[in-house]
Amino acid sequence: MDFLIPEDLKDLKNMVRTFVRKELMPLEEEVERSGKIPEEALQKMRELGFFGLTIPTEYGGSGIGTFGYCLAAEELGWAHSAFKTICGVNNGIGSKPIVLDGTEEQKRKYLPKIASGEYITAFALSEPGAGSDAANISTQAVRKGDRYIINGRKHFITNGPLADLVTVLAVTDKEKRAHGGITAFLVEKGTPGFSVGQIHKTMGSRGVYHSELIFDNCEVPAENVIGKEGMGFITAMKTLDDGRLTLAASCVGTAERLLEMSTEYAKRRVTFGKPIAERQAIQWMLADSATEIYAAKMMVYATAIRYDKGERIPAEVAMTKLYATEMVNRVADRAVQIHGGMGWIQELPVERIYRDVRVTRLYEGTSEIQRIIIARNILGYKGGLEG
Ligand code: COS
Repeated sequence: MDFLIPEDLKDLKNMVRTFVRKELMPLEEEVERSGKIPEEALQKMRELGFFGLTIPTEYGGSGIGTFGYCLAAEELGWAHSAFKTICGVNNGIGSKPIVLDGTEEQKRKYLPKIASGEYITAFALSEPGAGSDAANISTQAVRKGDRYIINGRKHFITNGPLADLVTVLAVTDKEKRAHGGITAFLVEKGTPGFSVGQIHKTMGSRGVYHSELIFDNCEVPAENVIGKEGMGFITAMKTLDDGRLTLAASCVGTAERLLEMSTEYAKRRVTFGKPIAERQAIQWMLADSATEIYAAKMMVYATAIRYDKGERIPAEVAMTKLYATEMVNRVADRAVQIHGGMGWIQELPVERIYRDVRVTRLYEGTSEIQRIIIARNILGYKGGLEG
């Protein structure tokens, strides 16, 4: 599929690939053991500009666009998920609200720090009472003069305990909600009334931190509103379109690694006098995985190229996210099956990857939410879950 990639992006993809294999993959066991990305690795990622690949050049990034970042995410997807997550948030949901809809002042103030990796970011939409039904959030922001007072509790927030800067979605008009009643705010670490709640214990993705964020009469100046009051839901949806695509791209990379590992293992492992690679049962599993990876990659490339051209294609983005995340889960399941007991014990990374990919069908919109978006598009329905 190289024919779709311009030369400069091919160079970038190769650079990320080399770095991932040489510098990041050897650290996987350490991340898994310590639950942390080693500081030296983070520093190298900062120096290579990994945190600002998508941020426009005038604000200190490389401005490679969503397709460019998908290529980088595909390569990062080969390594432990902690690496792609820390980079992915700053390049995606942590910076996109400002890049897409922020004021010039916000861009100048925050984007260079996000691009350099000095600031780690987070995107706070989900709440205990509203995850899939994003418009139903109860966090509220009330205007008082030139300030807003935010009250509420978010949860499942990726990078929550680490974040220096958080985009927080809050209701400013209960009647209007998704249609002009939700506003996005920038809240910096250390703002009085803003604190980190419980850190969630998860099935996988060691080294990635998800937590509650608590806003207790947290006051922010009106200049921290992203775009205009009431535009936050649309900012969030546009941000998620980008995030869903780059997540899909990372799933392609992870699946490629699983296929490579499964293929090598199948050639090595002998049963009943022959390598299992010679058995049709194994060949069909490899063939199905390769076919699905090819399909997902085509979807990611085609959709990201269209997205960068400015087309608004949430249904195609949803199809890509749905297919790629379900694909990587099937490929991981086959990888465990091909490896047999070796896929279940912790000696090889297959067991970890099997656990780590499960969340991809949940975050950035569950598979069911993606199907709703696709079905509404087919049927021509607008809004309302009964649609
Ligand atoms: N891009 C731009 N605008 C969008 C959009 C998109 N992708 N999707 C919706 N909008 C706009 C709509 O056009 C509508 O605008 P108007 O007020 O001008 O009519 C507005 O946003 C509300 O949209 P809609 O009526 O479709 O909202 P719903 O409440 O019905 O819900 C879904 C929409 C289900 C798509 C939304 O709730 C969703 O994505 N949920 C999943 C949230 C999620 O991914 N959470 C994961 C955690 S964040 S990492």
